[in-house]
Amino acid sequence: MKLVTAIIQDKDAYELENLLAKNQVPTTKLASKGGFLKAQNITFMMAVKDSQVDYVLSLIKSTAKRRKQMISPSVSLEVMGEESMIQPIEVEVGGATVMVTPIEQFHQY
Ligand code: 2BA
Repeated sequence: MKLVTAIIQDKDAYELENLLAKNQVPTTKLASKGGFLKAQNITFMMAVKDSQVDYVLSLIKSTAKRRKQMISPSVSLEVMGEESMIQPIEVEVGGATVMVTPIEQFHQY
């Protein structure tokens, strides 16, 4: 078995949740927050058979969209210099950051 952990944007969570349910993929959804943007994102945890991993990845891929976002850096003037402080930075967020890890044991009591 494998644990598929997928961090996706808040905006895509509802669609992915429905798609996983429709395809009978068991999932736990956690509210999370990115360390860089400090914006809410959603983390899905799915323990699935090895043979289902590629299918689950394809569902995530079909749902999660990459988006461009402008941010104002909050780094102090001394570190960045005055010009950098004024300019917002464009970053591309998502679609999904996915980790697949082996599960040594799986129990449900
Ligand atoms: P955040 O940490 O809020 O990052 C949002 C986006 O900001 C990232 O999108 C990336 O495009 C950019 N970014 C992050 N750190 C940066 C930096 N030091 N300099 C410049 N730009 C930076 P994604 O890469 O698509 O990541 C989306 C979210 O996935 C992240 O939100 C974080 O919650 C999670 N994530 C990404 N990589 C991770 C990792 N290695 N381990 C755990 N979580 C991760």
